[in-house]
Amino acid sequence: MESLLDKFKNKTAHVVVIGVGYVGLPLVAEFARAGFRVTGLDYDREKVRLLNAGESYIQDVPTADIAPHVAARRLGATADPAILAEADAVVVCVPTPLNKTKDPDMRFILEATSEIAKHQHPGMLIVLESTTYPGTTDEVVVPKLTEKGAVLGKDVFVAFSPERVDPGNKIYKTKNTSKVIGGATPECLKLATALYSNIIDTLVPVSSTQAAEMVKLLENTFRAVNIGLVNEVAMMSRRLGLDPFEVIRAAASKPFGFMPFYPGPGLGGHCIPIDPLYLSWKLRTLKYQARFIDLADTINSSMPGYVVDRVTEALNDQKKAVKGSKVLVYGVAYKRDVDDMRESPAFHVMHDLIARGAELSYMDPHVPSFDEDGMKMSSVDPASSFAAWDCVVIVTDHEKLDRKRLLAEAKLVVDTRDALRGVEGDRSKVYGL
Ligand code: SAJ
Repeated sequence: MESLLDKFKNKTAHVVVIGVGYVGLPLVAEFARAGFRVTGLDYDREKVRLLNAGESYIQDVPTADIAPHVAARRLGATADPAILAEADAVVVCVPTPLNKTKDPDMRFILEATSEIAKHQHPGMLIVLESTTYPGTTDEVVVPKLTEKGAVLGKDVFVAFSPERVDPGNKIYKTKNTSKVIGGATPECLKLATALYSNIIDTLVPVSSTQAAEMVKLLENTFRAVNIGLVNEVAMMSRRLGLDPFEVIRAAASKPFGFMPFYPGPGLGGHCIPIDPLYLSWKLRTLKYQARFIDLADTINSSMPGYVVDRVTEALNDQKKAVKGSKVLVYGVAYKRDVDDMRESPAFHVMHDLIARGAELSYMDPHVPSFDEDGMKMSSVDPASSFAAWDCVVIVTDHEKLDRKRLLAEAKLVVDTRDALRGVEGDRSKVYGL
């Protein structure tokens, strides 16, 4: 009988990816391209329908990377967990959000693990990719998969390998982004390495699953803390009468020992605002307070309010109240050139402006409409004249923004992204952070 290792080497393994979102779908495409039989398992029946129709629903995954493999019947999708009984490898790419009290919400990992346990058979590799606190794989996943007698490293193999997807990144995709892997045992690491070596150019083995879990949290905490720093630099610069973007761009000329981050309206996305809080939560259970993480979260979370204060100040300078003013938010996606609004700071900016009585509209060429967070709105036509509003607030500076036209037409601009830097025109109506 072909060993699991041979199945990975010969690409005869059946790989099941649980959670085919912005992380799972690129993996599914890469495993299929490598020649494996791949099944996407997701309870979102619309994703299952689209995948079985050979269509991509993730901006960064071309349909051409999906359709041929579905046509060749090597790639399919289902909402039925029974498929796990046929899996040689299971890759878990489910969300790890926070709950209302900003504590880890582990329900998706728990559900996936119990479904795997329900359909478990000898000779399975399970890899967790979802970002989570150090200890999750060894303390939550492994016990569930060995509670009925399966022997770790003999009948069942478990590893952690964090995803490193940067939505919208045109250079780094799944295959050419190096990937960290930690095994629950040396044999587990060997098998996970054998699987991923078929689709990833560079693998980075570490000594344990906890180390791999911590690597990912360090990567994202590094970003959250540095963004918190530059957001505070923006608040300090305001008081000093300085332009923070000018100062940071000049500091970035240092060829060593500096990495630029830029202030903005707050932290969006399903990772950077959330992942560091998984780490600080874990440390609290060990009676340690992760001060940098908590401070960065406080500062980053205060930025939408800071932006609304800047809008209030700008309108006030024109003897206008926010109440009754027509305000346009340009760019509601959580970052440039993506269509995703998850955790977008634009929600908080718009919510606060409406609360202060502004007549609010938004314009976003990537987000035609949204119905979230108690708000349901549609974008104004991106060709609309910016002169129709008393103030335009640039929250996300998509490449598509016609900067010259905005500066020429708008009565007043609050530019939270330094998007109008270098654009000729009447700069007296432009307010920065
Ligand atoms: N932001 C700033 N200032 C900056 C950089 C970002 O305000 O200098 C804001 C962005 O506008 C956005 C948020 O922070 O709202 C997150 O930005 P991001 O560039 O980190 O974007 P994500 O969350 O889509 O992707 C990140 C990855 N980004 C990069 O490495 C560039 C990476 O950390 C992870 O692969 C990914 O999260 C993840 O899945 O964890």
